[in-house]
Parts: sequence; C-alpha cells; structure tokens
Amino acid sequence: MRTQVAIVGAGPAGLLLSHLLGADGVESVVLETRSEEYVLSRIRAGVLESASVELLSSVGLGERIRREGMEHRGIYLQWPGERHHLDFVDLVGRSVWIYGQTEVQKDLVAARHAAGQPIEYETSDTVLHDIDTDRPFVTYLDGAATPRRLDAEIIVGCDGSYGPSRTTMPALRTLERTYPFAWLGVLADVAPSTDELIYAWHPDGFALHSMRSHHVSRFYLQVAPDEDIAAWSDDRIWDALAARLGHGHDGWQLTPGPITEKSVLPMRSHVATPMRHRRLFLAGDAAHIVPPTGAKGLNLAIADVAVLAPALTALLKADSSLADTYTDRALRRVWRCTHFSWWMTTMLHRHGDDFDAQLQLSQLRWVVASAAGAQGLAENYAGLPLGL
Ligand code: FAS
Ligand code: PHB
Repeated sequence: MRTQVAIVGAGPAGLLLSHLLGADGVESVVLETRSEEYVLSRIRAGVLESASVELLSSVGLGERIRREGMEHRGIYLQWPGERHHLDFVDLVGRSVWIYGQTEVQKDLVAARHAAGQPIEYETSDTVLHDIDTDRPFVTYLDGAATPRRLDAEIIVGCDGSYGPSRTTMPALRTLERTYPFAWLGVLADVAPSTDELIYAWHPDGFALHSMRSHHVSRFYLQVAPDEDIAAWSDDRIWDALAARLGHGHDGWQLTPGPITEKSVLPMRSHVATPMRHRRLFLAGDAAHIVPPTGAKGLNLAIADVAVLAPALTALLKADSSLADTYTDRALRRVWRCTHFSWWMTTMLHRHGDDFDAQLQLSQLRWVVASAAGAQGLAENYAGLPLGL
C-alpha cells in the first residue's frame, strides 16, 4: 500500500492528525494495534480546554461536544474546612468542557469512517524503516497476520509511550520524573455531587471529584505507586472519598452509587526530544506524558497535531519551514503544561513531612486569596490559545 502520511496509533493524536490532514486534502493511513472496540472502550481523560473544543469545532467535530458536553466556568480547590471556587471565565475569559476522551475518540472514528479513510486495526509487529530517507515505509502484520508494507512520504508516531516510534527515533533524549504516588480511578453510575470539579488536598491524600455526564461521576484517590487495587472495596473507596472531599461539611453530601470501573494509574512525567527526525515525527503521548492533575494529556495531544498538520501539508509541497521548527514550537507548550501539571501535583498530593504540608496549604490559601495566584492557575488550566 502507499499513502502520503503513515500514522502509527489510533488514539486522539493519530485520528485527529488524520482528520486535519484530510481537511487539507492530504491522504493518510492509520495503523492501530488494538481492536476498534478496545480503543473505544478505554476510560481516559475528561477535560477539554476551550481551544481544543474550538479546534475540533473548526473541523466539524464540535457539534456533539456542545450538545452533550458540560461547559464549566471553573473548579473548586479544597482543603479540610474550606472550599473555594475559581471562576476561569471571570479570571481569564475562558471556560473548559467536560467531555470524556472516549467520546472524542468515537467522534474521530466516525469522522474517519465518513471520510472513507482507512484505519487498520489489530496490526502487530509494526516496524518503521528507512526513516533517514525521503521514502520511509512501515512493515506490519495485519489483523489476519498477513505481512504488509505501507510506503509513505512521512511517518508520524502517535503510538503512545510504549509504541515503536519512540524507540525508532535516533538520538532521542528523554527527561522524566516519577511521582511517589498513583491515582486510583473510579467510575460510578451516580449523579455528580457537585456542579464543577473538586480538587481536594487532605492529610490522608488527594482526591478529585470529576464527572462524565449528569448521571456518571468520575473520582480519583491518591494511593501508593504500588497500590493493590484488591485492597480497595467499594465501601473503602466511598469512605475515603467522603473523608477527603469533605462529606458533611457545610451541609455538603457525597452521594455514593454503583462503581462500574476502577483502576490504578501511575503518576509520571516525561518529555522526549527531538519530536522529528527527517520524515519521522512524534505527537501526543509518544513524545510526552504528564501527570493528569492538570488535565493536560489529551489537550497536549490535540495541540501537537494542530501544529503538526500544517507543517506536514507544507512539507509535502517541499516547504520544510514549519516542519523544521515543529520540535521547538511543540515543546514550548509541552514544557508549560509539564510545569503546570507538576505544580498542581506537588501542591495537592500529600508527600514529604509536615513542613511540606504547610507549604502546600500556604500555596492553596495564596491561590484562592490572590487575584494573581488565581489568574495564574486559571490561565494554565483553561489553556493558552493553540499555536502559542
Ligand atoms: P494514546 O495512548 O491515546 O494512543 C496511542 C495509540 O497507539 C493507542 O490506541 C495504542 O493502542 C496505539 N499503539 C501503541 N503501540 C502501537 C503499535 N505498535 N502499532 C500501532 N498502534 C499502537 N489525560 C488526562 O488529561 N486526564 C486523565 O484523566 C487521563 N487519564 C489517563 C488514564 C490512562 C490509563 C492513560 C494511559 C492515560 C490517561 N490520560 C489522561 C492521558 C491520555 O488522555 C493521553 O494524554 C492521550 O490518550 C494521548 O493521546 P495519544 O497521544 O493519541 O496516545
Ligand atoms: C477526568 O475527569 O478524568 C479528569 C478530570 C480532571 C483531571 C484529571 C482527570 O485533572
């Protein structure tokens, strides 16, 4: 098979890149190692920056977000005895949207099918070849284990942090940080007990009350990095959430309900550079991972491909000016989001000693009391305009 752009990975980065390229008349093929059913069933991110929604809307993918998503003006920051709302619209003129990554994925898959663009699922043994030439190609086994070859002018690795593209990139340098805790993620069939997200600092550990709709809640609890999920019964989960989110304080109640999914997520950060080697490019988690405390992972994947798509379109017309600066322009946003995610994570998660706890509480009190502090958090959480 031959195409203009071979994309490895059918997550948000790969599928949105294919969609953006298609809008520019550029042909692509997406290779995905998992089944469509598996990819569409993964529970992942939940928050879209307004710039992400505007980009998705600009290419015909915003209608369901605005119909079924939940627009939020801000978040709550909480610690024992206190809960404060930060209103991003008042602070920086931007809102955020609650719309699960699962839904983004469904919209992107539907758009690719509608455009007749092929996604090859259940591929295996994917190997990238001749990436130092202008005629790179990919070999793989298709879903029927038949050997295949895909010739392309460009290859883009959107295959996450464990895919083959990262390991193929020559002289890749990775800077990383592993945090001394993890998140226990919980999905529950119960209406949220709050109108907007609650990020809670607590002596027992961090907790987050998020949501997926008016009928489905999403929660996270700080746990040890090697936590055994079998040690967390539903009752223990609800007791910990109630304690950390302030159930009973000021009359606020946390309403429990049937838990439908629970999993332990590692908390780590890594940034790989460069994100381009001649005709091989990296985008999304293949290039960087952020701890989810800042709700940046999915938005960074979107921001990468928003910068990459026009660069590839130009490169295919022999203009490499945008491709030559892709790494620098993408990493500027990646490091801004990496820093913000580190700041939110270290401010809100219990670690260290009582001295550290006082530093964290002082930061939280400053952010909610100071317009400058609140604007700083709002500007980063609601996201900078794409392209910056
Ligand atoms: P993805 O990982 O989504 O997609 C990569 C794709 O490549 C996958 O479909 C994979 O199957 C495929 N692939 C891998 N190897 C391949 C190969 N050899 N050949 C072909 N395909 C291959 N972000 C948040 O903002 N908030 C959250 O709460 C949050 N929770 C998360 C929970 C989990 C368990 C994980 C893993 C991530 C979470 N993230 C969260 C981050 C997440 O949303 C990512 O940032 C986002 O999926 C990035 O999109 P992609 O770069 O497309 O990578
Ligand atoms: C989620 O709803 O999955 C979510 C929301 C905000 C975060 C992380 C995860 O910071």
